[in-house]
Amino acid sequence: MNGMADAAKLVREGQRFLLTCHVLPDADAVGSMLGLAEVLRALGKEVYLYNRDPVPEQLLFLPGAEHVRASLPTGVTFDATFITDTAARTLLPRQFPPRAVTGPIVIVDHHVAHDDFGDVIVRDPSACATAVVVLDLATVLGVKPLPRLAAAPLYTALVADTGGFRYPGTTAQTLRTAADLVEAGVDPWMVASRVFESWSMARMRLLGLSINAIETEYAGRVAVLTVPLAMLEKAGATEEACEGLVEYGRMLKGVEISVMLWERRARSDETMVGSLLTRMSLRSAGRADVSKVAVALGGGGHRAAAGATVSLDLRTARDRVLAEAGRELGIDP
Ligand SMILES: [Mn+2]
Repeated sequence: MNGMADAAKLVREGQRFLLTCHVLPDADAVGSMLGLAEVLRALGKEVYLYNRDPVPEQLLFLPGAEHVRASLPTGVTFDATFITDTAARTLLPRQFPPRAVTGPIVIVDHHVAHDDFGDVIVRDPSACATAVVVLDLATVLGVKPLPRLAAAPLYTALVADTGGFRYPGTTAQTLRTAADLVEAGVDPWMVASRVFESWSMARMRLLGLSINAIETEYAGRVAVLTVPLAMLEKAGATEEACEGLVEYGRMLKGVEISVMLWERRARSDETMVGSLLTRMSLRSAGRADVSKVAVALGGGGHRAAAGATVSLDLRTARDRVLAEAGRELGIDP
């Protein structure tokens, strides 16, 4: 796979590495980063884990999650920086450390690339999770058996990105890999309950409010969940509570594309212009390729799951995404 040999060379020749992933990290981003950290430690390397945003609460059970820092040590430089699960430069914070600090950038990812950032690219769009790419890298590096502490983060990444081994992309090999990780000591129910359940009351309330307001378009082929700031506030929820609720729209019989839109205020360190943004998350129930819809709006993702952030108000963003969804479904406007 493309840059695998170059990545392995950087590992062998270097000593101190920075590991990071996209902002608002999800289970695959964090799990892959933590798993890779253990693989590098097993080779006697020094690793530093960094993300602007905190590890989501439901992932704090992962060994090593407590070592992820929101800032870098001053005066320390790295032999290379590994960025997991990140397909575009815009998914990193604006104040990302300069090249003199990071050293060569290695992308370890399974998305289709959106720009050409990274000096070494280890990318496998056929992998169901970045965790699979990390496991491949561990194999190339000769790290066997897998370090005990790497098993739970990598298994969690696999479970999360396959929706609990349900999504297309789940293969016999996915299940074999998962079985290996369970044999290494992972407790599947513990992981599933943390990743998919253990909801806060705020998230449960937000689900209720957003489901209550669900709409369909194009004769039931597209479901739309819209979350204005006022709805978030009423639920007592923060933006993280929106994550994944788009999947409820896909559960409606006949829906081919589910869209969730939520309003948010821009953070001062974001590359977007405008103070009110709309974030959107898309899921496909079948043949539709929602990454095309997301890319048309400046975002990205996979065939079955994608997203974008636009500097548009909720209403305009809704019109735009519906037009693109209609186009993807081959419906004449
Ligand atoms: Mn992923």
